[in-house]
Amino acid sequence: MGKSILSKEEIQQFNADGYLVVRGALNLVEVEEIKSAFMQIHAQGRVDKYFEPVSMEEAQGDILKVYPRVMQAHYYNDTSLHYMIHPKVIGMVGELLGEEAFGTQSMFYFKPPGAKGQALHQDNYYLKVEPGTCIAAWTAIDYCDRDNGGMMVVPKSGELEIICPTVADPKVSFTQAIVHVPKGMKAIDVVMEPGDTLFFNGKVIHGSGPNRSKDRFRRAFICHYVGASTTKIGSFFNKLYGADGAVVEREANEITGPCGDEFAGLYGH
Ligand SMILES: O=C(O)CCC(=O)C(=O)O
Repeated sequence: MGKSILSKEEIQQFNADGYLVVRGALNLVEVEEIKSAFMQIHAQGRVDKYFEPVSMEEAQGDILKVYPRVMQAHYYNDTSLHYMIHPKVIGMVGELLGEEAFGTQSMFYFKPPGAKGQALHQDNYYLKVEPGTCIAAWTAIDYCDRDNGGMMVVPKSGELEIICPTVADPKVSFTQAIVHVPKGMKAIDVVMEPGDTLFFNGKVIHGSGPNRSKDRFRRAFICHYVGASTTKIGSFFNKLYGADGAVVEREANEITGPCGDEFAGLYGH
């Protein structure tokens, strides 16, 4: 076994709270490389199914339609693949999982000023990883706080089961489903600098509010991972990349569990 990247205390904190912020997980040169790769994707335009921006005119005032999130970018962008399986990041996820990690999703959110947020949710409702759950690595590309729609997490919610979502407020969320914070728990803001990475497990309730700032984008590079012992995963995510870039598959999970399928479609997450 190589030298650990995370300390024992960091792993304990992740296990206790369901999340962990690693300050400066990526350096500023790496952050710039990710940012410019995705600004270039935006400048080049539509990638069928994964990135479908519209013109200002078509967006009719919804700026997020001009800057929608980029999905599964590692399928068609080398920088995204490189950073999804970056040895440091996938290595940290492996230490949090306690086993070899595989990358299953890479996304980029531009979240310009005026953009809607993403209502509180639990990722494994969408990824359908069994047994266990997935882990997200959410890396800040811009400084983020509540004002520009930074991330919110509910500490200790990572111990809960999947809670059935209800309909979210379309004025503040671009996704349709919301999980309400259980009694006795509270959502907190996670203020982050460029290069900080927030790790959280697939049961942690998390999301973000609108970007209410005048002029601050809130860009983020977001990847999801599963452990080697995963036997099933939702079919949209069923292409698992090891640290060496080799791809494996698992059984496709079409079972949506007790909550049904109302919100768990391809683009629900
Ligand atoms: O970046 C955001 O605003 C929300 C991202 C998120 O909730 C997710 O990737 O699951």
